[in-house]
Amino acid sequence: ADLGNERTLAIVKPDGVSGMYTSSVKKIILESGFAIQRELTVHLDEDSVRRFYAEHSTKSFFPSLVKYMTSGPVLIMVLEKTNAIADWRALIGPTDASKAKVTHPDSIRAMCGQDLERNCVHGSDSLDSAAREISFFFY
Ligand code: DGI
Repeated sequence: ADLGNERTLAIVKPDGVSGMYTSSVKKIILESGFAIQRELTVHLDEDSVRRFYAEHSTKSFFPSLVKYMTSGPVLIMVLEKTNAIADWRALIGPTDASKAKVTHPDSIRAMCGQDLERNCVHGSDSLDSAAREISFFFY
């Protein structure tokens, strides 16, 4: 099968892993036509999260984001298919999971996220960030 050649980085964040959502998320991924090319379960340390989210380092919520992302293991995946970046962003829904529950009830963040910070999953937002984020975790 032709799986296409665009790749994106997906993360099931600590609340998603501890809430037992990894199998539901992976089921949605595979049923949506993505191939899971790489996967890694890891408990990120503070330095890794600070570097991964460097663009947010000056924001007031940054310390809280670092604490959340280091609070437990995460599942990191490279997803591949045609239009993977935009299609994965569409599946996860808006950043604020509490709003997603109202406006995008079928989205993954509506299913397993809680609020603007604890939103269960990550998806790269552009070709450049996908390339940076994939190489951040995988050689
Ligand atoms: O690409 P997204 O994850 O949808 O959103 P983003 O790149 O703007 O922000 C990265 C993460 O930082 C997001 O998933 C949750 C957190 N975040 C973003 N904006 C806020 C925030 N956390 C808090 N507490 N407050 C915010 O305003």
